[in-house]
Amino acid sequence: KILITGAFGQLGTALTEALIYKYGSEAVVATDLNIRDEFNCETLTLDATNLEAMDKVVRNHHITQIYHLAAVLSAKGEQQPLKTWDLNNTTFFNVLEAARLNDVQKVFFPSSIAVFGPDARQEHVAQDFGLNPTTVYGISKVAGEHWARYYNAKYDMDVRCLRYPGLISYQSLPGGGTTDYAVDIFHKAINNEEFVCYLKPDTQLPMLYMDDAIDATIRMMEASKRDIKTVGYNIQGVSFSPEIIAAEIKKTFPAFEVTYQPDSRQQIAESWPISLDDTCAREEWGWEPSYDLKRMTEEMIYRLELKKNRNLSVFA
Ligand code: VAH
Repeated sequence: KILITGAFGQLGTALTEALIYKYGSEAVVATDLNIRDEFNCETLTLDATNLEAMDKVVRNHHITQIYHLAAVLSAKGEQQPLKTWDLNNTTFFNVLEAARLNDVQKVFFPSSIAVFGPDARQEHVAQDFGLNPTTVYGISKVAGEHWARYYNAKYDMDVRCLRYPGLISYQSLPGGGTTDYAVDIFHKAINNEEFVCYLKPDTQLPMLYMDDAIDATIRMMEASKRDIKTVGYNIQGVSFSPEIIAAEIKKTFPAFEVTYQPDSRQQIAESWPISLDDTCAREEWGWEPSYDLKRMTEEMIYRLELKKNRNLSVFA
C-alpha cells in the first residue's frame, strides 16, 4: 500500500487523487495532521513528527511506498525558522526510519527550486549547480536530499526526489509558498476582483502545472531503479513573471486589474533560478511537460469556473 503524509496540502490533494485513480482506492492511505472526508481511500490522522505513530501506520497498513509531502513552505517558513527546520526534518527522518525498519520499497521526497540560492538566479540552471539556499525551507530541502542519498547508500533504500518549481493547481488553495501568487491570481480573476501581487511585475520564476508535476512524480517513481541516477532531479515546466501571467489571463478577462505591492517574499523569489535545465530527467526517465503558459491558463480558468458554477448551482 502507498502512504501519503501531508495529503491535504496543495500537492497532497492532487497527488492523492491521482494515486487513487492509478492504483485504486484500496492501495492508498492518506494521512495528515487534520483530515477531512474528501478522498475515496483510507484516511488517517497522523502527526508525522511522532516516530512511533509513523512506524505503527507503516507496519499495520503494510505500507510498501511512502510519499512524504508534509512540510512548511518557504514564505511561512521564514516567519518561524526553528519550527520549520524541526518540522521539515523530523518528519522526513521519521519517514526514513519507518521505511528502513519496515522494508518499505520506495520513498518519494519532494524537493524544490528552493535548494538553489541567489548565485543561481539565471536561466537553465544545471542540476549539479551549487546548492546555496537562503531560506529555511530551501536549507531543509537540501538536507533532505542529502539524507535521502545517505539512506540509499547506507541501507540500500530507494528514496527518489524531484525539485518542483512553483506548482499551479485548481484543486486547493495553496498556503505559505512564495510562488502561490500564481494560483491566487486566477481566483481573483474569475471572481472579478483586483489582484494585489506581492512580487514585482517582472519577477520570473519556474512554474509547473499540477498535472505535469503529478505525471513527472509517478513517471519517476515507476522508472526502474537502474534508470534513477541521482536524488534531486531538476524538472522545468514554464517560467513566467506576474506581468506575463496577468497578460495571459487578460485575454479571457480584459478588465482584470493587477497592482503590485512587493513584500518580503520578493527577496525569496529573487534567490531562486529563473529556469532549470532538466536534461537529466528527460534523458534518464522520459520527463516531458505538456502544459505551456497558454494551456495552463486556459485549464485553470476552465476548472475554477466549473468549481464556481458547481458551488453556485448547489445554492441555486
Ligand atoms: C514555495 N510553492 O513557494 C513552494 C515551492 C518553488 C517554491 O517550493 O515555497
